[in-house]
Amino acid sequence: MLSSWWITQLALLISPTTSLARDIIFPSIDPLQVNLASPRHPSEDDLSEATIYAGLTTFANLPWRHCLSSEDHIEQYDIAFLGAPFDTATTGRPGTRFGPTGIRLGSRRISPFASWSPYAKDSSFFDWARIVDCGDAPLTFLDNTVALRQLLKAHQAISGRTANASHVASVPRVITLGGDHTTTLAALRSTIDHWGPVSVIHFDSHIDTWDPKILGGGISHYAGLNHGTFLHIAHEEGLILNTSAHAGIRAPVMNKKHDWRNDRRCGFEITTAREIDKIGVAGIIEKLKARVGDSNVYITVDIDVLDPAYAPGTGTAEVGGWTTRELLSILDGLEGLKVIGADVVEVSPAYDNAGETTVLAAAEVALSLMGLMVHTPVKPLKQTDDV
Ligand SMILES: [Mn+2]
Repeated sequence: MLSSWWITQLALLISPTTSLARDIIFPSIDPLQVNLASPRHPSEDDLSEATIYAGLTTFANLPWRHCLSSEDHIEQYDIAFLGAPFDTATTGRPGTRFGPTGIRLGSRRISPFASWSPYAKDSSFFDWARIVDCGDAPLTFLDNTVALRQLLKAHQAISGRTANASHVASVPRVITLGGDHTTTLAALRSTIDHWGPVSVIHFDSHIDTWDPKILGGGISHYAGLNHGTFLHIAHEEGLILNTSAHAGIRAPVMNKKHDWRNDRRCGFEITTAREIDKIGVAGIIEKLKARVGDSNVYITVDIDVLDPAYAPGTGTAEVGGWTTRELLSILDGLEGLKVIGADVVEVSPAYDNAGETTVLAAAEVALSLMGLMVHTPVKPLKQTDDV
């Protein structure tokens, strides 16, 4: 038998009109989002909009879209962020499956509220492009082959929708938040459908063009596809052009001659980390731009291109790298290139520090990549002007 006190308590719990209920109308279960149309701080009486620290965490407080929905019609977009929580093809410390979440956490202070950079004339958030966060691709952590196929399907689904500003560019572009570097292969397998083979600008301390026979393939064919061989495989599959470039290289290779020769064969020119001491940021920018010319470009940023002082949260850290400021200046200096896809990968929050040094850097890198895309719309190969 319940006591009358308990009956009263239960009534209070289940009754929405109880006098003890707080006078708050809760928002719908849709994620709270910063209103891009009219960014402002919510008033005391309006709890339906997020502040930059409230609501579900999307990249840079961008609106979330269920881009992977089977629905044909969802609200359209032009640039989409996609998380790739994957770390089972790494040769170093694992943990990048938490990278997408880490980068989004690092991006909390970035938002349309305050997006007028002292380095850029305009805000990338308020230009022609509608930019969204599509959440993460659902990837198995038990089978790399299947996971990469799942990621490819996610890329194809997102870029398979008609863009919002279709008169500008009919195919949406994707910025991936990784994930170990193998995830870039899935992106390149998707971009070729819309933009053909592309030049890759590869920011990394490692070359990542290792011959699968040397790195992993001696164990099994399956092991030959990993975060140190994916660029070799991208070359073999005809996904990339011979006008590709590495930037920030400093890690040693395993074979005195073969690795460097094979790297050139895969289409890459090397800019080492220490070249910045001779030619400066401007020289690096000039060299990269000259290398890729007018071709379509995919930019992939392995966060280990930064010195571990600036990015400790990664799996295969190499000392002697660039500073965050140098990297951001170089990226912003690539303005004008036809960037058809991009990613920031190898972010492993478990090795980051209390100050979130790595994820803050990765978030700014992703923002710079977004700026490059907004600045230069790129039509796909098959776009007709009457789309
Ligand atoms: Mn890499």
